[in-house]
Amino acid sequence: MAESRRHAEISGGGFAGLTAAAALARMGWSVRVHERAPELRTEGAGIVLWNNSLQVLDKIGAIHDLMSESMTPPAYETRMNNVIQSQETLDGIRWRTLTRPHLYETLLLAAREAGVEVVAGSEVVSATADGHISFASGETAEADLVIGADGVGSAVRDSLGVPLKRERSRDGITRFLVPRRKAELQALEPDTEWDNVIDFWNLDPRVLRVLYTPANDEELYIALMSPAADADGSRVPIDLDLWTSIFPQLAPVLEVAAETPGKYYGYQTTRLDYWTDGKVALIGDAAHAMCPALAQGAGCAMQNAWTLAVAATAAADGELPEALKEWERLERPITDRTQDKSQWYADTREMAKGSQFTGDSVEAALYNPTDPNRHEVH
Ligand code: FAD
Ligand code: 3HM
Repeated sequence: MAESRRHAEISGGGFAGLTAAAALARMGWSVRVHERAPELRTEGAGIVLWNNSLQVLDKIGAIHDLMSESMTPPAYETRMNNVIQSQETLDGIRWRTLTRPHLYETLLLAAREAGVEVVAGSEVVSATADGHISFASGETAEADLVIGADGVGSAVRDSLGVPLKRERSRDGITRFLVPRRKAELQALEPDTEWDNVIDFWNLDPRVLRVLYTPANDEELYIALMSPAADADGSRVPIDLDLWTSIFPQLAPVLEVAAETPGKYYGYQTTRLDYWTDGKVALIGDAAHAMCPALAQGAGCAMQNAWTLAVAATAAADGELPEALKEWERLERPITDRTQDKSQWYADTREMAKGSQFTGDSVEAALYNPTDPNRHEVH
């Protein structure tokens, strides 16, 4: 009997690609994910997820695994020159902190359990609007839906010639996963709640910031921010004397970070003229890479992966291109606003003032992309 299931080919096995794959497979599609890296694993540090992505994880059957090694810190604390500006308990907002390897393994498992084929060492070089995809190996394939989830340097996007604008901000960050060392931190600063996320800002006389994010009982995510123009602040491996002179209470964990090579990442934003072309849709950093201030790059990627899967599944045969356009029309505005706000925070450093998780800043954090009535006007 001929295969009647619709077929999707996905370029990129990151958070966006694996989420779209798991969602589509659960909706009845046959799905193949192509990951350029020779092995299926991620080396990243930590990540914060909010309601928008946690709702999607519920739907793809991944939330149980995710919860096993993640936490909701008691508060998001913001300090300026070590003086507490705010301790936001984020009441009514669903959020989790965790490591990137844990999120990756959770998504990979969910995708495989849904029947997705994930191929490592498979580099996509191009795609066409009529659903053809080509690989570095010289092979080609055809699909009802092609998804470019291949990150900020997307080959799918660039092969289609989608016009884009890229803006760079002046600051950037180096990220580490280190042991919690909570007892040592407590000994240095006994009055601090070391389970909180603590956003340690120093703006004057020098811009240096440490974002301290417990990821579970054992692991701590720390991100060290400085302007790209500050050679010592942005140096990797980190200048331990410099960082401990400003943040002496973090010495036990900064010492571990200093033993790791590290990679300084300059904040940047990429905006596309359009996210879809015929049977091809772009999601995640391929479509909307953003500054990390609101911790929403992966969140928006996963929310758009889910809504794309729903829209594509609902499309009648032959009407997929129109359905993808309508998906972009409905779903893109919230991502655009989140991108703009994240860039504004990165450019102005306004997060240093604290009390930021209100109003526009939590629009994506509160969003439920799985609610069928989400676009109804109330
Ligand atoms: P990627 O993670 O880049 O994955 C793309 C995948 O495609 C990779 O595996 C790559 O190897 C593969 N690939 C690339 N090219 C090809 C090809 N030609 N063929 C086949 N495969 C290919 N987001 C949050 O939600 N919360 C946070 O707390 C958060 N913190 C952040 C902190 C920092 C400092 C930064 C920089 C970002 C942060 N983000 C956060 C954003 C988040 O990391 C990204 O938005 C997210 O990882 C994007 O996922 P993706 O799958 O679209 O892209
Ligand atoms: C979670 C998180 N939040 C903010 C930033 C930032 O402003 O660089 C990075 C993060 O990982």
